[in-house]
Amino acid sequence: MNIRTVATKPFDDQKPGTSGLRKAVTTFQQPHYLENFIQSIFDSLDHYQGQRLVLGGDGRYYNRTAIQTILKMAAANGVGRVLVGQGGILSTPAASCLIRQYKAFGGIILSASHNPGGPDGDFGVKFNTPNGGPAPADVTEAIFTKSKAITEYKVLDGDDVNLDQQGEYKLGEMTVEVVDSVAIYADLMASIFDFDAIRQLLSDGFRIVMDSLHAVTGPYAKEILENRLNAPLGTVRNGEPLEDFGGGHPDPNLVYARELVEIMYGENPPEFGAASDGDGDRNMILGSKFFVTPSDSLAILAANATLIPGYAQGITGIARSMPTSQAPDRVAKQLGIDCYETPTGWKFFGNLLDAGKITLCGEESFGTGSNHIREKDGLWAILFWLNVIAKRGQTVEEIVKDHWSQYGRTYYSRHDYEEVEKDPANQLMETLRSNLSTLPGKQYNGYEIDLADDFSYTDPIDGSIAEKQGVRIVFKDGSRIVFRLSGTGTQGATLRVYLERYEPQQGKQNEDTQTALSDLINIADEIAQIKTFTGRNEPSVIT
Ligand code: VG1
Ligand code: CO
Repeated sequence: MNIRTVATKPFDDQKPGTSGLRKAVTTFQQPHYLENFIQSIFDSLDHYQGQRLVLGGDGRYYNRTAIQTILKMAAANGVGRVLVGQGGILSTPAASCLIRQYKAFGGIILSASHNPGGPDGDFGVKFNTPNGGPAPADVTEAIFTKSKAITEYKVLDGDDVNLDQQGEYKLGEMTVEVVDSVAIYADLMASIFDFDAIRQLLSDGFRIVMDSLHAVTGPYAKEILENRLNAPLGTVRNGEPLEDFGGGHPDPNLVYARELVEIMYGENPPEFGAASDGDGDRNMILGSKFFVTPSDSLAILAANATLIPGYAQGITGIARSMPTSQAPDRVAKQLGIDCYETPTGWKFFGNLLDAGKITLCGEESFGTGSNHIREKDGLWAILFWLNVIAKRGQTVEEIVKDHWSQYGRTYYSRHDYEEVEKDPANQLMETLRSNLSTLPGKQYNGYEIDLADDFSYTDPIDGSIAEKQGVRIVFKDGSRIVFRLSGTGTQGATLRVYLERYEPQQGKQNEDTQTALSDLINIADEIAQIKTFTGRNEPSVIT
């Protein structure tokens, strides 16, 4: 078959953000746009020829087209074998699992995660390294550098591969293997959790509902929950991955997973509700009329880890992203293990996991995971909760409240100002940064600022440094306000304001979160002049 070399010119905007290159579908549809980025990935790597690559996506619009293009480019660039999920579908955690199990040199995951899909939505490309995790900054920098100087790419003239049929195909010298990632992933879950105990819980009448939001977890959730754990058919709602996610916003939070929230806060709700995002790496956990804050979820999973067969030996350490609440730190302290604070984005957990420094990690943005793979994992977190519930014989709410009574409660909320104008958003951050040194010692409504900095992180394993990762304002009582701009949006800028306050007294742990944080919400506006800079009176999403 013929390998063509196509002349091209660089695009100047192919810099990966928090989680890969994420742009409007229409941007990716420009001639050569996808090809340039894919060729830049190959050009930045050594010794991949003849080796294995994992490829798949969350099923959003443009997934299949992009997969066919990437397969032909992989063949032209000398890749030995590509493992593709059936139908082109791979959840992010399943891709991570495949990379590890098949000792691939990497994976290309096509997803814009929780961003809406469809012809007018977003698309994205993430590159993962041999450990199964998101490429670290030096790798994404190298790809970006190549993308700015690219002059040509290679592609094989060949037929499209039948992605719907498992089996092996030839594309030139390269083999394409269409695999059943659902079975492989489900087996991994069965090796970690006590499926017998969860099956028993469900057959005893514990009712659960899972909302896959028409995104990638549908097939995985049906296989695991309905087939292997015998949950009633229909437990998994919106379980068919659709190219536009049914027009929804596949983000598992109280705002975007509204249908699930209505069930869980409605009449006679099930005991347990959960949802995941576009690419299956996020999770939201709900009890009957009860919401578990993701930061609390990480702390609770850590505190209960030894109830799970896969973690019965105990955990070596925990890591949380900087804006995640300090609830996990308190568990780590009690267990006598370290809790690392990393910048936002899963790539920063990779070295700690590889070095065995941590077993569990998580982010406030509905992401939780462990050393079983190198991505956050939505269904894993859901199964973890079900396993804990089966072992403790308590409801979600009881487990959370027990946790608060033992460790104290951390009231926590994130306020997002989405799609605000870029310039004023940058000015807000710059003004904050230039005022940092004047803040310590200042009093705001009884809260005294102890520390104000722009978070910088030195990786304890390889010494790499990540700077300007978000402005932290820490008060004398441990309360915090964090400000940062999103690195995953595709329109304008998104300002994220993270708020937390610690409440050790049991009698004061049942307030409404926004009420409990109202002083800090006002202080955040006073310090950062949010209303003035964004022109908004309130956040667009509160989680
Ligand atoms: C957001 C979250 C971050 C998460 C990232 C990718 O990034 O805040 O915690 O790791 O999305 O998640 P940002 O830069 O927009 O705040 V996903 O589910 O898109 O892979
Ligand atoms: Co995601």
